[in-house]
Amino acid sequence: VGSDNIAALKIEAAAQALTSVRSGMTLGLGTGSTAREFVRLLGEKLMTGELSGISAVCTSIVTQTQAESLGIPILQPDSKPSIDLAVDGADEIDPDLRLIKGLGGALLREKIVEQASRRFIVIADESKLVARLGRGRLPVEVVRFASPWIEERLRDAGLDPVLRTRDGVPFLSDEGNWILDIRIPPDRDIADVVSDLGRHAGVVETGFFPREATEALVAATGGVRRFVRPA
Ligand code: A5P
Repeated sequence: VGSDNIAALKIEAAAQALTSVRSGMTLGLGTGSTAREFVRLLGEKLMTGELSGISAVCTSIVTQTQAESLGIPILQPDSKPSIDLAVDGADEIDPDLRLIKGLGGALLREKIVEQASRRFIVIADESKLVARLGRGRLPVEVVRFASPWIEERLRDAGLDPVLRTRDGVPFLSDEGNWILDIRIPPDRDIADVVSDLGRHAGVVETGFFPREATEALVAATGGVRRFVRPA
């Protein structure tokens, strides 16, 4: 599947997710190239009047900027919004609807918003489906002060941490933290690795989303497949 096709598939998945949106809903808006298509299409429906009364909580400053440019009313956490539905992309999706997210660096706010949502639909093209999570790296968000020590320990544990950089300087998350991208060794279970990570003071969150997604819409050339987490 070429990159043009992938771009088209992302739009198909996003369009399919939009059919679950009703007027008056409070939405959680994801981050990344697939979520961006969803927000763009949502803006179109609001423009034509097909949908109205939507408000949204955003998982990143980038998404908030896009949503504001489309006139979507933004809610901040201090108003304690009750979120009906979150829609976001993922980097990897396994057969149990467990995810790796955070290649775009928004994993912390994404997990916060998606855990606060009644329903979370993952939208993706089929290249994101994996038999086993850990094909790529797992992002680990760390407090800057702790990063040097955590990096050393994760290296000793065989997790090959790499400090994420952008334009030659450490990448800063929207919450002001750094990100270490680690490898899950093939002989280790991701859930075990993540539970070990939680023991280090200064690890804030990881991009492993074991139970947040309630369904996934995965676009392939033959159409969009829907996966639902068993209740
Ligand atoms: C952002 O931090 C990520 O979690 C994205 O949701 C994820 O990287 C998927 O992005 P794409 O839709 O661009 O592949």
